[in-house]
Amino acid sequence: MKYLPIPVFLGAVLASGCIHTSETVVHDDARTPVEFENDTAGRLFYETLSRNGHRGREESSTEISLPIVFEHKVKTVRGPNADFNEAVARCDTNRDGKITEAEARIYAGAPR
Ligand SMILES: [Ca+2]
Repeated sequence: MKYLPIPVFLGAVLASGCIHTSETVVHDDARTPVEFENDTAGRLFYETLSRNGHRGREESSTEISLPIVFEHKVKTVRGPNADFNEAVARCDTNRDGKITEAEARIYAGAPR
């Protein structure tokens, strides 16, 4: 078997270009179980949640590279359930798992 000399091998790799790969992984938690005192509480909560929007914040970013030859990036972002759980935690001030109309009104008027 005949092997290519190292400079020829490196030349071939460099001529073929750098290999770039990237992926985005969505990390989503299970939704926090919650109940609402009445329809108004639920409506206020969901309207405020949707008004604030899904932010999909980046949790982490990993980059592996071998200069010029290989580069691989992995970006992990939060899924929409993380925003929901954060909203429940902010809204359900007494942590009883039930959002009252008063809690929902305070959450709706609170600055983000
Ligand atoms: Ca509560």
